Amino acid sequence: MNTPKVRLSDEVKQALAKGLPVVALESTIISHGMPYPQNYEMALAVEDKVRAHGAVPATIAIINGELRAGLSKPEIESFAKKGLQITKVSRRDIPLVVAAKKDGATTVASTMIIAELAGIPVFATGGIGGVHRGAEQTMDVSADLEELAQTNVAVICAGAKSILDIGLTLEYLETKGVPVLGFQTAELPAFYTRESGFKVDAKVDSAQELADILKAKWNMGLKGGVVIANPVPVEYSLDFKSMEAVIENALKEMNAKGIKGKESTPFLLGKVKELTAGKSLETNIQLVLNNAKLAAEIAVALSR
Ligand code: PSU
Ligand code: MN
Repeated sequence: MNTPKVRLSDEVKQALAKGLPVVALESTIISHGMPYPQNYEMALAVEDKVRAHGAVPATIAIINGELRAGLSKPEIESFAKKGLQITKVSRRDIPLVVAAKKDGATTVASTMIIAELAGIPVFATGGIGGVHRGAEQTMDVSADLEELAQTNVAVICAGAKSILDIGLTLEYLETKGVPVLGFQTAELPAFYTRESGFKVDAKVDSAQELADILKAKWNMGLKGGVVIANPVPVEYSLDFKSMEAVIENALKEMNAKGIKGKESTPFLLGKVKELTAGKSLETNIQLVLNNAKLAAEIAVALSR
């Protein structure tokens, strides 16, 4: 079979050839998740954080129709500056962007696909997509969940935002056989907040134990990803009740405007940022950095 090729940066290529730890990073968070220039600064700071903890960062995107792992600074800056002009690419969008030789910002789902093709099993991001509130009517369930069901990549995140129905998201992951592990917590964090009211499947206290669980799963051929939920540091966490109110307002406006499909998540993220007067942006940046650190530690433990 013809294996689809991912173009690797020299640094990523050398690291993978030597079996050194590598951490995949997504690009939708850059183009669609934050404003410029904070998104550019965040993307570089996250790469530095991965390096500081002993792994090589591989930011993933599609550029001129090529699947890429490891971007140059000018490439990252271009994705940061162009923002919403860059197509948000999930699994179903990949063939269109590749065939048209266009640029695409990869979501959790498509980053997992490209990371697996490149041979990178550890991926750090902010939050995963999930089952949207009202999904029993809209059927809006992120392709991220299906990807977690079938692609062998561990996703280190700060849980799921409560723009989603967190309970249904956990049910979906259970059905699909995806372990949801809490790093030093028994409660699933909800992105901006350390609490959500929902439990994880297991509390795991060290990067080494997390790596051992990944090895146990994949060594026996159990396909699919793992969600590793890492709570935002206390000093940057926001208040649960006030975030709930903000999210309720954002959802009301989204429904009134008839926004749906792939526009939902970016609209809600933007609205939440607006309604918290930018306070959520600092939290968002800090939780991604925190996830990059843990992901690097897991990648190091996995490569031992
Ligand atoms: N949730 C966040 N921040 C994000 C996203 C989700 O808190 O930036 C992005 C990720 O790239 C995720 C995508 O994979 O949105 C999910 O979009 P959708 O719900 O359309 O699948
Ligand atoms: Mn959706």
